[in-house]
Amino acid sequence: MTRISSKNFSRKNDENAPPGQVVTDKFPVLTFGSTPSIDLTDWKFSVTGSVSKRMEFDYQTFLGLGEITLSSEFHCVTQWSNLNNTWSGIPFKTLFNQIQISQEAKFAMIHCYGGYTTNVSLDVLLDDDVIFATKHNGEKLTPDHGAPLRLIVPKRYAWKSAKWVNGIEFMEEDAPGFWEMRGYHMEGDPLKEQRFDSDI
Ligand SMILES: Nc1nc2c(c(=O)[nH]1)N[C@H]1C(S)=C(S)[C@@H](COP(=O)(O)O)O[C@H]1N2
Ligand SMILES: [Mo]
Repeated sequence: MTRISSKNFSRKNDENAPPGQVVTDKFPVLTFGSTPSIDLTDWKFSVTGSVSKRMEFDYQTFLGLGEITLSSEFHCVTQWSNLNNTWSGIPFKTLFNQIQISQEAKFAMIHCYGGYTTNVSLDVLLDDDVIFATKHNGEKLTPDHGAPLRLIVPKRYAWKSAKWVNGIEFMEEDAPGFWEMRGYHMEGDPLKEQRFDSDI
């Protein structure tokens, strides 16, 4: 298994979290609504929107794209950061190499079982540390933490790390997801403290 370590931020002292964040070793569950129940035999992941070819993966095919393990930070907008996380799963780039999007596609809406959505720009998704995770710190994800598959976008606040993902919709223009429609920032970069959209 390939192991890469992502240094998320170029800070002098790794123990320093981004501004306004408090470091914790805990991993609290934060879900709006309830944990969906997902049957792996029915599990589907769809690639839609601004694409030249729509695609659908079942669970075995998705995992067969090739899993890696990496370490990264996790920053919740409610001001806790866990700086030491190990995730195993399929890098976004690995999926990206299997799909055909249109040239105009610059953003994506991530879709989840239960209806949650969040928008992430393509350049952020193409970072080496973005991963569709099946395991956290060596253990299979629990349902509350997004099993069977969740997205991890380490360089964005964790509401962008969508749990129970079931699809990605490519977009030419940015559009708000669930929390972004309710006032959270469209980009959500922790280093810039982009917590809430100042226009709202
Ligand atoms: N589908 C879905 N994904 C989600 C959420 C959610 O409510 N639904 N909450 C987000 C928020 S606000 C945070 S901080 C992280 C928390 O992940 P955890 O519950 O595994 O700690 O998941 C994110 N992903
Ligand atoms: Mo959060």
